[in-house]
Amino acid sequence: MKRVLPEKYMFSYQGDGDLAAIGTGETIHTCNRGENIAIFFINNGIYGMTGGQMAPTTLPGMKSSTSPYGRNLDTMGHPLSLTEMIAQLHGTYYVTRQSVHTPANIRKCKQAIKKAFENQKLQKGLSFVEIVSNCNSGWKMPPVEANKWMEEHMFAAYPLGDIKLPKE
Ligand SMILES: Cc1ncc(C[n+]2csc(CCOP(=O)(O)OP(=O)(O)O)c2C)c(N)n1
Repeated sequence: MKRVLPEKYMFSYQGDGDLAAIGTGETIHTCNRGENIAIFFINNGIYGMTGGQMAPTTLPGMKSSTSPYGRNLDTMGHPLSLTEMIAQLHGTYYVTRQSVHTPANIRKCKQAIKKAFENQKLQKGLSFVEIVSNCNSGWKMPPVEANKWMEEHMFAAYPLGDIKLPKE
């Protein structure tokens, strides 16, 4: 779409089930080609829309509808940090991980989103913004508790901050 409509802004908004499982191949090759687009990756550690199944990003011991006793690393493998992998690819220009659980983090995340679109305007290549999120219905927690659980567990596995900054 970006190649046939190069004057338009293009972005994708994808969950972890979509981006880190169902569409991993497409994601990696799109990033590796350095398409001049922005990708926003909402990582809530679960397939939310389809009923809370385990995703590649589900944390060790974390319960989901398909890992009711918690994710077992021996049988279910390790969580996938796709964003760090993406940063290794030559085609990516800007890679960052953000969150929106406090007003300060919302402001930082807003800046990252703005930067991703500015990069596209300047034809710099691919910007990738992960936003670590919660899924209170899938995690079966009230929203405030889900935010706290995210801070205590998700950020240890998915640390916030810039991973690849543009070369000046
Ligand atoms: C190729 C393909 N396979 C399966 C589905 C069915 N499907 C729709 S949403 C979804 C789960 C999405 O989970 P995630 O990407 O983590 O997003 P969330 O709902 O958590 O925001 C699935 C499996 C689909 N849309 N496309």
